[in-house]
Amino acid sequence: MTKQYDVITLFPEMFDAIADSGVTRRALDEKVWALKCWNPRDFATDKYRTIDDRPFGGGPGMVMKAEPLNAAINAAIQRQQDLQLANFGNTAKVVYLTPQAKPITDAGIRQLAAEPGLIFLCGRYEGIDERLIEARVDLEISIGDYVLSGGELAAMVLIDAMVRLLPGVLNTAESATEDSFSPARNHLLDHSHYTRPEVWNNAAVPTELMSGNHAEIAKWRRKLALTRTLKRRPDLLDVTKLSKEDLKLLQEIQQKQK
Ligand code: 9D3
Repeated sequence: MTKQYDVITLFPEMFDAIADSGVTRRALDEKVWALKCWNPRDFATDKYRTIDDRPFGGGPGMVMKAEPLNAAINAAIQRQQDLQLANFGNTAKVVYLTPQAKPITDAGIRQLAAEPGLIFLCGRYEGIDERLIEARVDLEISIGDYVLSGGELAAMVLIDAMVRLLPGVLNTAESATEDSFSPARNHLLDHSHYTRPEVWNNAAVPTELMSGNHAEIAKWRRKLALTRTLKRRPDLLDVTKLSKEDLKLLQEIQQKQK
C-alpha cells in the first residue's frame, strides 16, 4: 500500500525538491508514497495569521505557537485515518524533527519505513512550545550533530532514505541491500567505482576489474570495502560479525600494512 507522509511546515515549497526530482519523484508517480504538506499559517485564526510569538522568560528569537500546529496535526491525522481504513485503529505517529534528539541510524530509518504512514512536524525559529510536543509528539528525531535552520531538510532526508528502501523503488542493480550501511553488507563502506576510459589522467583502472573473472572482482571489491572501512570508519567494523572469508581478507590487508 502507498505510504502516506504528511508534513507540517511553514515552507511546503521546499518539498518540491523530493517531489520533482530523481528516484523519489518516480516513486511518487508510481504511488509508492504520497505527500501532503500542511502549512500551520492556514490554521492560524487571528487577523494576522500569527504562527510564532516571543518566548516567556525572555531571550532571543521566536517560538512557534502551539494552537496552529495542533490544528494542522489534527488535519493530518484525519487525512491518515480517512486513507488507512485497514489499520486496526492505529493512528499515524507524529515525528518531531529536532536537534534535541538522538541522531537517526540506518536501523532507525528501516523501522520508520515499516510504518504505513507518518506525520512529520518541522520546526522553525528557536523551536516549538513544549506543551505541543508533550501533548502530540510520539517520536523525536535528529539527523546529526550539526545545526540546520529548520526541520524541513531533516524531514526530506528521512523521506528520501525511507522511500528508496520501499519495494520496487530501486532496480536490482542499485538494490538497497547492497548499500554501505545495509546489515546485509555487515555495515561496510562501498568499494570504489570506475568507468570508461580505461586510462584517464595517466591513471589506469585496477587490473582486477579488467580480468573478467567474477570471483576475482568480487574478492577485490570486498577487500577494498574492508580496507576503506578499517581506514575511514573503524567504528563500523564489528570483527565478531565478519565471515571467515572477510577475516582472511582482513589478515591480508593487515599483512600488507606492516
Ligand atoms: C539558534 C537556535 N539554537 C539554540 C542553541 C537551537 C536550534 C533550534 C532549531 C538549533 C537548530 C534548530 C533548527 N534545526 C532543526 O530543526 C533540526 C535539526 C538540526 O538542526 N540538526 C540536526 N537534525 C535536525 S532535525 C531538526
